[in-house]
Amino acid sequence: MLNKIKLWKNQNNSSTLRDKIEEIKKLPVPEHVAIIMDGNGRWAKKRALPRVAGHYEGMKVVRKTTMLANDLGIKVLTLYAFSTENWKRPKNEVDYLMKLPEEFLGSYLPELVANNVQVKMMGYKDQLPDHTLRAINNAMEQTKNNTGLVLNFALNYGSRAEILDAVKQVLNEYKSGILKETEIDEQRFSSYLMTANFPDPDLLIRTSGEIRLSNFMLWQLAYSEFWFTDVLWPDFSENHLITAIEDYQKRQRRFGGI
Ligand code: V07
Repeated sequence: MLNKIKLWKNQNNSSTLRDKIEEIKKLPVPEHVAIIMDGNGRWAKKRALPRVAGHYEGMKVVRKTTMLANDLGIKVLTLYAFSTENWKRPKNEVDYLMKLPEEFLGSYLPELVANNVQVKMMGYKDQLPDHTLRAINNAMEQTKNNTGLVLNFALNYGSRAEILDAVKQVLNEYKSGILKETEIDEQRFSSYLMTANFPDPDLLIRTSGEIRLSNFMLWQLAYSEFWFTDVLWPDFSENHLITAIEDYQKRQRRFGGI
């Protein structure tokens, strides 16, 4: 009898998630959602586990979040997986983090392919270990013709460096006469950034209670809605993403009503 009740409860809960997805899709869904996945180390510490255990748990949440984003019809999901500052962490932690793309893709690439997800990466590739880059390049190649969600990993990414690189490209093209000063507007400048082919994020989510941008997409987030939560990334669930998007839709509605 207890088992039967449990079964009923589970079925009931999962149909609630499906209902919520259908409900959300009746209103405009953000095209591009960006997430700063913070709090993995703290999650591990609370359980007296090594920090890397938190990163591993966080990786599983990436999968769940990706599948839900795809089901919701989100077009681009950008995830901050590793910043240009993260190299300062202990070597064992950096080494472990650099194995996670392979670990993730080894487990989930077939599922991403089956679900029409396109894998992309933005960041400085030259400093990544060969084994990491190989796994990512392979995933990008295998999913390049997919037309569903773009799963864009920010890896060894830093926004100020990205902006400076764009400025240098603009300068070079100006000097060589390809670009005139009057042609340098916001739209043109955006095309020199790593997000050239994506719309700006409509919604930024940051977990773990930190209320800052930490050098993430400074140009692109100029007009985005921000959603912060104290929930640590490994505890971030489908229902948290649903709530974030419902809040986003409420804000859009208020904005539209004025
Ligand atoms: C990483 C798990 C998520 C929480 C944040 C830090 C740890 C997935 C990837 C990944 C990256 C590229 C790719 C496929 C998967 C990843 C790093 C860390 C460095 F093509 N999770 N995850 N990469 N964490």
